[in-house]
Amino acid sequence: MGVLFTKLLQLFSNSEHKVIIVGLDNAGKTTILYQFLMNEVVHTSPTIGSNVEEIVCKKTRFVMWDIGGQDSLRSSWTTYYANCDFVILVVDSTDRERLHISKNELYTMLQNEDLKKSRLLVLANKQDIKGKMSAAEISEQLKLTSLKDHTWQIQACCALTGEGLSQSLEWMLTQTGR
Ligand code: G3D
Ligand code: MG
Repeated sequence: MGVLFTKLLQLFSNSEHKVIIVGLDNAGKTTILYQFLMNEVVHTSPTIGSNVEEIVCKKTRFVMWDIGGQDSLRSSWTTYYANCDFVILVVDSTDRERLHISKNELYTMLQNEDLKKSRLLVLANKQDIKGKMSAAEISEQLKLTSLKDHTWQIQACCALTGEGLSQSLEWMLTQTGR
């Protein structure tokens, strides 16, 4: 198919992208999902379920799955991996003690065949709290620059105010070719 034709198709189709939001418990996943929904630049569809929401932005639909971060639930993350376009890893920027756990989970995840083509967005959340790690610090700790097989981005944010989230959505849109 010609490039132009593909572009035209993209323009008219309401393309859908699957997003999974992962991270340790208390990182801010649920708050972020609902902040995305409240963001005025996006049009939102009615709630689909307790942990999945659809966000429509510039005719691009993002179906976002908020996956529980508790220990007991982490092993079930793999069931959500199929056809996933974006992985959003939410990190509590004040949680220095558990950053290595996030890192381990991240690298285990990215080895999964189903996530081979997924893009990674790391959200360095809770930037409003004094003593937090910066996005650069978290990037360094997570060794993001060593990721060669995945397109990734890190964004500092505060889920309570929504700061940093519109930039995140913009990046995702860019990645989808919009
Ligand atoms: P989870 O879904 O990843 O488990 P939640 O995390 O979204 O439930 O958030 C866990 C707690 O962190 C919540 O506090 C929430 O308000 C808080 N939180 C989330 N994002 C931020 C942030 O950017 N800044 C600050 N200061 N707090 C944040 P509670 O007290 O409701 O448990
Ligand atoms: Mg939650």
